[in-house]
Amino acid sequence: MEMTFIMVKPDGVERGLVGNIISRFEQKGLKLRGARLMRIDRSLAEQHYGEHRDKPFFGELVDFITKDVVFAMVWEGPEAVALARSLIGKTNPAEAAPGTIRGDLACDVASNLVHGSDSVESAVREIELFFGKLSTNLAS
Ligand code: DAT
Ligand code: MG
Repeated sequence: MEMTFIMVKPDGVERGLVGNIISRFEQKGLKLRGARLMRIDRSLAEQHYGEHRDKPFFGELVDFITKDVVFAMVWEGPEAVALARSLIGKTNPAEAAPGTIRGDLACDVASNLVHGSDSVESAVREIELFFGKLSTNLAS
């Protein structure tokens, strides 16, 4: 079994799409293992998005993700990382297929509603960043 880190970004919480997004993961058959409504500070945002530090949109990305609360989750299932990425859709909502979260519900790359880990290694890192040690903070 694999776990992945999923986060509804401030635009998704603000638009009241948390339930819609959770439903899609539940309907797919993934299992919810942890969830937190939280405000991200700049330090956590910069660590989470560290791979993008040198990109021109980095400042805007950190401003965006810290502007209001997010809903952070851990989902589990066989190939959970890849399954979740396929449910989320491509980064740019203009390229995301209809039927995906971004394809159905978003229209701007900066406010694309949801984050999903891009590899098993990223998932382990991100889950620890947001939930601490797996064994003590997640449902088994
Ligand atoms: P993803 O969220 O699909 O893993 P990513 O890791 O490449 O995409 O980028 C992280 C986030 O940064 C993305 O969800 C939205 C923002 N972003 C990416 N490319 C951007 C761009 N060209 N302009 C503005 N924001 C961008
Ligand atoms: Mg990414």
